[in-house]
Amino acid sequence: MLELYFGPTPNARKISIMLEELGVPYHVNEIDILAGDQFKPEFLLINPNNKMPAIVDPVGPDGNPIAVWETGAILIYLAVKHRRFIPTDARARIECFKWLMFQVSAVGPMAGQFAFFRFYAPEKIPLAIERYERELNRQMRVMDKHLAENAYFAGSEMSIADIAIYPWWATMKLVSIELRPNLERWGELLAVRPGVSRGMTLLNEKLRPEVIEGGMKKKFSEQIYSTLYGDDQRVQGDKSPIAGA
Ligand SMILES: N[C@@H](CCC(=O)N[C@@H](CS)C(=O)NCC(=O)O)C(=O)O
Repeated sequence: MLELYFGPTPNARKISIMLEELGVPYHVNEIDILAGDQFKPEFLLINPNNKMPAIVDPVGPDGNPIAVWETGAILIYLAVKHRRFIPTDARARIECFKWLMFQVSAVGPMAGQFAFFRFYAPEKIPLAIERYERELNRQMRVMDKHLAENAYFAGSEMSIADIAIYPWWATMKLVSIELRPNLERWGELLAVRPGVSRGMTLLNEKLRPEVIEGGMKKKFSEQIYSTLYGDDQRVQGDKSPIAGA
């Protein structure tokens, strides 16, 4: 069975949604990044970049097991393998890749920096918070304009681009980034899908009050901060097979 390495965060939910939408059976291995599970040697063998989500598919392209990490790569891998959520029309396929790359290279990283400076940083730096908030709002405007003329990001059908963007958009709504009407309409199309709903709630019971999705009801302890952003990130990360490479 396909192994999913997962914790309840927007990045990981891209993959739980994809697997649920595909109807592929999978086994969940919880990676609690606040507890440092991403640094366990057995996980670093799967993803030397100490980040989840990751998958191990027992039947890779050559019939042998394959580990895949980076959500963009996982989504493309699964879409190609199952021939779903990736347009067959050449133009629509490029459109799908454009928005998928936009998500993984811009929306995710900028939202991550925004969350860091707004919620987790011990020192509040207004300029940094404003910088990332503005950038996220700019990205929202770009997406909203595109959706004024397209039902989904790659055109008339849902694709891995939508699956990548949805969990981030859903999270951003919680932290009162400007809402946009076309994004709202698109979000509703996805929200009613049972696969999306199951993917968005996987391991919800494990959500910690310290993370945005849970409402940031608790501040990070020094240990958690060190694990995610501080000394532990470097010291533990140095044990990774590719550290210093
Ligand atoms: N670019 C990566 C981002 C993955 C990512 O940032 N994962 C976070 C959780 S959302 C993580 O595992 N962080 C643990 C760490 O950095 O130690 C992807 O798209 O897969």
